[in-house]
Amino acid sequence: MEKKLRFNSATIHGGQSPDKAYGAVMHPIYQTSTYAQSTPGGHQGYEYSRTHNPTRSALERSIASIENGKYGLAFASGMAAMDTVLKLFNPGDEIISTNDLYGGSYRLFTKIFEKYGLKIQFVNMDKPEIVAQYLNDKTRLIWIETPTNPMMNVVDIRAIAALGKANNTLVAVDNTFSSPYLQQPLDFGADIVMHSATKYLAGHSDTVMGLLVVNDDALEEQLAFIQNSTGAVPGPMDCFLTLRGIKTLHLRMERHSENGAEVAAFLQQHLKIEKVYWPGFTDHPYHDIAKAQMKAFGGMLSFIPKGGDLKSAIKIVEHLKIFTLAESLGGVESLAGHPASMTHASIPKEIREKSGVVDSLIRLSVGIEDVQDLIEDLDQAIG
Ligand code: P1T
Repeated sequence: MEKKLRFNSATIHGGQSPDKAYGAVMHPIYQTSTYAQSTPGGHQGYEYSRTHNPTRSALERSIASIENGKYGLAFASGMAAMDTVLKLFNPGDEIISTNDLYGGSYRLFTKIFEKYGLKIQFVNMDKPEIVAQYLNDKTRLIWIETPTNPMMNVVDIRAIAALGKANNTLVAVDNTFSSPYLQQPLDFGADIVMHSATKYLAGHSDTVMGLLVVNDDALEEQLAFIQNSTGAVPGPMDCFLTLRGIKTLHLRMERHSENGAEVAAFLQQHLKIEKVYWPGFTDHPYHDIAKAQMKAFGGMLSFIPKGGDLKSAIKIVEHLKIFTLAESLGGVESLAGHPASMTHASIPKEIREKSGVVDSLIRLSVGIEDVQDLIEDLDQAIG
């Protein structure tokens, strides 16, 4: 049996081997839609690039390796990966999801899949007992996002996975904010890991990509069937870029986490800041769970300026010079976002405010620049 590589080696070598044709060390970009057959069905494992592509296969092996899973599946975006998971279910089936989650995920649940008869309940997953109250014999999926976007709540994956198992319900974890460097949900009993690989995995804000990882053979077969039937697959160039990004994931995540911690501490002591949401603080309500399931706390955090309203939050994000005001996260460069008007604008105001996404909330994706420059930039923007 092949030796299991440690994480920091698996990012570089996991599921990879030198190219058989010319020994290329980096996996070639197989920019082809189809493959020659010597006789009908006589091919080398690849027949059409919606179904399989060698560059995509290399990425799928890589993500499986670093998520400690058996199978990886790549998609044209994080949303396409989530869409594929939801297509496993039938009208009348029920889903329980975290109530604080990416606005696009909320929109996919409510605006697309409710129309096809799925019943989705958005639940505060603080306490597994609360999730247990919503489980019944129609519940097919529990969808966890942790840490949540943008409130940085933390869900106890192990506890929820145990509930799912006892109820014969699949448990999926959107692992976008953590990346497998910080957290590997399959090890805690989850059935499916999902990524917007657009973020930390690709890591350079240059591609849009989604990934799933599973262990179960039958589940992989079903997901691959939907992937091929509906066709939301990524092109080989994007697979190459994501594969290349993954090779430095461990180094980037270490720096994101170090810088994130320093920026969180700076904001926390700032007289003009009301509240900082970051699970690394010992008084964060889920700090102990975060500590138990995450290796460090990453580069994402949110904050509210003192006495803040919409205008003061907008003023701060407009005055930032090194942080770029933009959607997305997880790239090498620092980004700032205003969830209420950007990433979470698709959630009705009264619903988003219930989970804390108020008009004055600012979200930061702390990059890997010199942290002193980042702190000085925030200081001058806060004023
Ligand atoms: O953008 P896409 O690759 O389709 O991934 C969607 C997605 C899924 N899950 C989480 C937790 C996400 O944060 C995202 C995308 N989020 C942003 C674009 C954002 O700025 O929050």
